[in-house]
Amino acid sequence: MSNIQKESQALCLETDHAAVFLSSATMFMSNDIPFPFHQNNDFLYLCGFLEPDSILLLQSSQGHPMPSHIATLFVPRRDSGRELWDGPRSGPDGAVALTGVDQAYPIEEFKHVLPRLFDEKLTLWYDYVKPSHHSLHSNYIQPLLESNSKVKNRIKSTRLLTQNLRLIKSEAEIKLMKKAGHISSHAFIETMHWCKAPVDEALIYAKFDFECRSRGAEILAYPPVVAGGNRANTLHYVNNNQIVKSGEMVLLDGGCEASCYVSDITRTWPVNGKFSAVQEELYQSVLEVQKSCLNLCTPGTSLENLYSHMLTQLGTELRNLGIVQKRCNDSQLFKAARKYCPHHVGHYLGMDVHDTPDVSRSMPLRPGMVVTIEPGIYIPEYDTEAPEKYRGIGIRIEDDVVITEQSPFILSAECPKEVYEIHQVCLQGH
Ligand SMILES: [Mn+2]
Repeated sequence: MSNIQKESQALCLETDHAAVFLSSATMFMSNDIPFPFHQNNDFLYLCGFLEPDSILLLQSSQGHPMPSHIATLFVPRRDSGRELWDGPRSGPDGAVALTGVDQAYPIEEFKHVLPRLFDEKLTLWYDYVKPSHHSLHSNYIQPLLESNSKVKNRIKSTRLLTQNLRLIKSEAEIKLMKKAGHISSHAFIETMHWCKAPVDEALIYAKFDFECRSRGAEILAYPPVVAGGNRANTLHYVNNNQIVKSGEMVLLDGGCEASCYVSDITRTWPVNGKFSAVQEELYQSVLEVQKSCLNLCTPGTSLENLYSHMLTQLGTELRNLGIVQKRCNDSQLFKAARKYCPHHVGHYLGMDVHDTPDVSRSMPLRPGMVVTIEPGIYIPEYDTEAPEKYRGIGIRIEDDVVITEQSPFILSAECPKEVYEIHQVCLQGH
C-alpha cells in the first residue's frame, strides 16, 4: 500500500471529508470564439458530466450508526437565451438523471456550502496545485484560502488520490482503450496506403484526422507530429506544413480520443512506399529495441527499468550500425544512446495522453496499467559525428500496452510496423 493510501485510510477513520473537483472552463481562441471544449479528466472520471462551469462535491461523514457518502453536482442553470447559442444544458435535474449523483443544484448555490467545507473538523481535498477552472477557483475557493491561513494548511491535494485511482484501468476502461487503439491503428493503415510522394505534411495530418473521426473518434488526442525527413529530429515538430519528398520518410505521432480515452501511436515510413537500404537498417534497429522493451512489459518492472533497458539496447544497436565506435565502453554507449534518443521510453496512458503525471516512473507496473513504449533514434543533418549516410533520419516506433498477469496486451497491434507489412500497406492493397 502506498503512503498516500495509508494516510487517506487512517484519516478516514478519524474525520469527516469533503472533496471538491472543478470542471474545465470554456477556453477562447479570440474574443468569443471558443476552442473545442475539453473536460477536466479528474472531474470526468468521477462523475461523467461533460459540461463546463460545474463543481463536484463528494462528502463522507462518520455519522451513527452508518457513515454517509453524498455526491453533489453544482451545474449551470438552464437558460433559454444561452442555450439558443451554445446548445442544450442539462441543468440540475438533467445532471442527476445523466450521471447518477445523489443531488444537483445550480452553480450559484455552491457558495452556501462553502462555510461548512472550511469547518475545522473536516478534511478538505482539493486540487489547489492546478485548479482546472480559473474563475470558479477565484470566485469560490481563493477568497477563503486568503482569509484564513489555517484553512490553507488543512487542505489536502486530490492529485495523487485521483491519479492512483486512474492509474489502474478497469475492464470497462480497457475496452474503451481498445476502441481508441483500433480506430487509430486503422487510421494509420489508411494514411500509409493513401500517402504518395511528394506529399504535404498538412495533407497527411488531415487524412489521419479524417480517418480517425470517420471511425467514431471525437477528436485527435493531441496535435500530431507529422514530420518529413530531417524534421523528424525536432521532437515536438507540429508545424506540419512542409513537403515530404520521394526518398524521405515521414514520422507520424498521432492518436485519437474516443469515448474519453486516448491512444498515442508513432510510425515512421517511406512516403514512396519502399525503405532504402540505409533507412531499413536504422528502422530495423529501432524496431528490435522496441520489441525487446515490449516483451519486458510485465508486472514488477517499471518505466524506469524499461528506460535503462532501452538505453542499453540502443547503445548496442548504435555500435553495430557504426554510429558510435566499436571500442566504446558501457558508459560511453549509454551516453551515446541518450544523445541519439533524448526522450524517455514512455509514459502512462489513459484519459490523458500523459496520464497520471505525478505517479513516479519507478512505480512497479501492475496489471491494469497502460503505458506507451516509444524508443527512437534521431540523427540530425548537422550531426557530423554520425556516418553521413544516416544524417537527416529520425525514427520513432510507439505502441500502447496494457500490463496483464500474462503477456502484455498491445492496444495498437493492428498498426503495421514490420518492414514487409509497411511495404505491403504502402504499395499494395490492404
Ligand atoms: Mn507518447
